[in-house]
Amino acid sequence: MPYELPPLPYPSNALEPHIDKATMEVHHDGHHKAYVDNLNKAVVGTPLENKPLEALIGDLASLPDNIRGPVRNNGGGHWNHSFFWKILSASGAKAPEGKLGDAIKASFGGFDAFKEKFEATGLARFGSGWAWLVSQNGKLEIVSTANQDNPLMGKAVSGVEGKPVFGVDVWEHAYYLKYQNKRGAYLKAIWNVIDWNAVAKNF
Ligand code: MN3
Repeated sequence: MPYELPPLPYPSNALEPHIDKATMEVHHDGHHKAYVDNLNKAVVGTPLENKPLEALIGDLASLPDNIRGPVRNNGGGHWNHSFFWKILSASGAKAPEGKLGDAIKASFGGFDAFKEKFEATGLARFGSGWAWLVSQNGKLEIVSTANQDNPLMGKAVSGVEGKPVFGVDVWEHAYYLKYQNKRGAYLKAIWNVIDWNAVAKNF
């Protein structure tokens, strides 16, 4: 199969108590795996099967009608989750430093103000989606997308654009087992397991 589920870069209980083992297992082994499987179903046997994922989801307009939707949802889901696992860690830097820290301060007034605005954006996403920090023309912006859309898909598809620097899954499957309907509590807890050195690599 052309696209593969990447292993979690840490044990499934590594982010306890902030993100519980059961959530990590169903999220990675269940949800993320299904995105990869369904992406493969959509493209296998077509000339698209060897296309790099970012190129595939970055040019949805060029895809045949019957493949575009499945690639948008499942290719987006595969990219988003692969990105998300890598910026989580129990032992990473707890705050942005260096150039990213400076840019966050310049754009939002400080790390606390950034976190507050990011949480509000994640809470305001009705239904399923993602909150993102994107970089564009040297400027940082907090945005959100629906479902498995992401900024790489471009403004015409996802409503947003820019280079994803940081993103948080706000689908209920990301938090419901532990936090039930309290998305705000999940968004507050997740700061404990963001690795800002990993995030800085995306900037
Ligand atoms: Mn998810």
